Amino acid sequence: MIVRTLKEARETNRRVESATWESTRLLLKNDNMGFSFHITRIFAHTETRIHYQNHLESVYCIRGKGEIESLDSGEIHPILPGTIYILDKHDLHLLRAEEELELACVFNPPLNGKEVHNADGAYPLEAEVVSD
Ligand code: 9YT
Repeated sequence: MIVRTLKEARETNRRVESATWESTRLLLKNDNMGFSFHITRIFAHTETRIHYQNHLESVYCIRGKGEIESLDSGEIHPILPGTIYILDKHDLHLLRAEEELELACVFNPPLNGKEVHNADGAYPLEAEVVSD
């Protein structure tokens, strides 16, 4: 069994920060669960272009207010507490936060730990591994 707390993990290199978001990766590839699990905050009044060409992601909104726009279909969906969106087709999208969003995110395959978006809005399959 593995037990961690968000409070403690935020003080370690499990926490990664980018221009429009910060994320604490509570569960990673080297935990051998087949997925990774993160708590992510999307900063208020930001827009992030994301295209996970190498990963599938499910995102559940815990707190905040925003929207997701599919750049494939043009559809826009509100994101509010209780909303989940599931990127089952490597969907190219824009994620907008009107208020800061707190999100629970699951990635398959799991992240290694230090990934940040490349110019395409994707993560590479291999990246620096986080060790405790
Ligand atoms: C929703 C989303 O993908 N935001 C970017 C950060 C990502 N959740 C991560 O790397 O933890």
